[in-house]
Amino acid sequence: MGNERKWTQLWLKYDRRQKEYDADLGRVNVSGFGEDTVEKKVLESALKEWKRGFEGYTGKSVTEDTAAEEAGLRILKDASVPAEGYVIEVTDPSHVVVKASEAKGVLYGIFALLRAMGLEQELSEAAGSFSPSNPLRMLNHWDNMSGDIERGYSGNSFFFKDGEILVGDRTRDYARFISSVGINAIVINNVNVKQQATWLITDRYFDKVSELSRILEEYGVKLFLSLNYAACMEIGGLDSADPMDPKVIAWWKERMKEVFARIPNLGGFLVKADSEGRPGPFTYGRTQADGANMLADIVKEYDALIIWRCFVYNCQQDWRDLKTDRARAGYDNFKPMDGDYHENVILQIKNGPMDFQIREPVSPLLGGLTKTNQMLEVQIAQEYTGHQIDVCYLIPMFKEVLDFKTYCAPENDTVADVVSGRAFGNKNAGMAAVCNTGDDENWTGNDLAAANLYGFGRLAFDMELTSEAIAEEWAGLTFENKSEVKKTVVTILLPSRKVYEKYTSPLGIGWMVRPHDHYGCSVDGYEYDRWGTYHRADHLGIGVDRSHNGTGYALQYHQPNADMYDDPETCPEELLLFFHHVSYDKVLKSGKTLIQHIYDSHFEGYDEAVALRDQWKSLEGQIENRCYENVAERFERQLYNAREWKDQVNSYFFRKSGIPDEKNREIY
Ligand code: GCV
Repeated sequence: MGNERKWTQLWLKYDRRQKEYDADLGRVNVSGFGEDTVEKKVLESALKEWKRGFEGYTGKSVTEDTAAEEAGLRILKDASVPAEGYVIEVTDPSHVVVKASEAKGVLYGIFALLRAMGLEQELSEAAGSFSPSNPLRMLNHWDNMSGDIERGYSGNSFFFKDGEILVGDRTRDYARFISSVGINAIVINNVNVKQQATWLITDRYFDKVSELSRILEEYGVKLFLSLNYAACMEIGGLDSADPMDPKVIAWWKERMKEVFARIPNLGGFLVKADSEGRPGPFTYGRTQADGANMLADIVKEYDALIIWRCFVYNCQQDWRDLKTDRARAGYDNFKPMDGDYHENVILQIKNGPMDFQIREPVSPLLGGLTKTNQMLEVQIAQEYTGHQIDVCYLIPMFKEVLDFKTYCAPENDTVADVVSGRAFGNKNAGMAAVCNTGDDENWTGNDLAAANLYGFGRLAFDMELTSEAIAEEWAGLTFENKSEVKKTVVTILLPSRKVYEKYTSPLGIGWMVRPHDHYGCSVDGYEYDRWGTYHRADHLGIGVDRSHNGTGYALQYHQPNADMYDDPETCPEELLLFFHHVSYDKVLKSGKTLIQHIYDSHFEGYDEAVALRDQWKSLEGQIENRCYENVAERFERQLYNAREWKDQVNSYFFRKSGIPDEKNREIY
């Protein structure tokens, strides 16, 4: 069954804390919740968690079914609390009330109390009314049924092995972890749906998928599956997947009838179509809306969603073609049908127009669409951001994206407004993260990468939280809340994204990674390939002209963003090379030339990575040795990587430009 290996408890270790909590809180009374089986199961999960957590943190025992007047913790149904929300009232240290309109709210309330205890706070600090910022808070696993994970850096899948589905204690623990940070939906299989995964919607796998789905349901998490758009051909034997073909529609209707009859707790499907070789409606001269709507109409009666990815671009580009621009593709392919996508379709849009680079502008589709359900896709699997070898805390990047003002409306126009549904008043909206977990003992390869999993969930639930607050919570819960340890970990996490950016590709140009595996430096690796990923460096300058003189990409934004990006003088400097081709001697706002900026930032980035490593070293003996060694070993690999980047990038530009470093440092 594959769940034999040991695994850590991440931020739910529940190990004894210094702070004392009143024993009365172990006496629990629940009232007002009905007989619905699913609700009961979720409540049971909440109570089990309270028992586990309270007993672990305090050493005091928990008894359920206490009479209301004697209970320290009272859990009450209150229909006025918003869906998935909870209210915590603390009258005195021995009396806490959790109110919710549904069991899921209770579960989140219990996790909030346990979080406060893990951080050794007064429970009154957890008091208040809370409800999620985003309707959907989703994880996308890119797990293949063979057991390997596309872009996985923490072992193999814990959902699949050798074509079979794994269900066991590890599944349950995972459901607990993600529920504890507010995740309410999960896609278990890779968006590139091939071979056995195409059969997940058939009798071959129904029993196991159902078992897995039931476990998720107990923790308030809806199951979604990635769908092969051509399943009707590959497993249905049809000769077409044309969304207008009655035979195709009939096949999907039949299939979905069976799927929803057999798989409980199924929220719908995620689809990658017409992208990187995957089939889709373009083959039949149809639009993306035609494909998405056909499936959405069929699953509507099951109250299900079709989440349709916008990662559609020409991946057969010729580097000599200066007009085609991959960055434009999402908008060009999806914007013309704005308003045509049906109510239960959500377009899932990557944060940037390219592909999860360390620095990209926000995709112009976010807020560019004004009549369509939209969801933000980010990636916590560190595909381009260090493979969970290099430390890279991504929450600051996600905050920047959420805070971006799109100008799609006179007010409520940030990406956060758009993806939460606030901007246009839609309920089908939210955030998804390509997930970074696997079957490694510590779940995320690098122990520090768990901060991104924790952080994504917390941020999706509450977009007002700061990156600092999230890092402090995670470090406090993971490292026993000792203040010096917590401080050091937070000091490492917070700048880590900027440090990574400094020693890799400069000013938003991206892509200087080794082709295929995407780790390590290869300045020209993607320059003459077919993926539409260029830096266009020559002996005079570097950057892609995406202004009105170039590919025109900058004009896809609403004003005044379009003008801001279009003009090199107003374009934010960290994105300068994404939008403009700039000569090496251009003077930047810092007063440095572009070439000097490239040299300086690479030397600094490497030095700062060394400093992060040294801070980690100061924790030796203060934290669990397994964790210390895990991260220490990865830091050594990070430094090797950072040094290679620094040397290769600096040498490359020195040799291209012939301009020496003003400080005469060693450039090879
Ligand atoms: C799942 C990038 C990755 C692919 C990934 C794709 C996507 O191209 O390198 O591995 O495929 O994005 O998001 O669909």
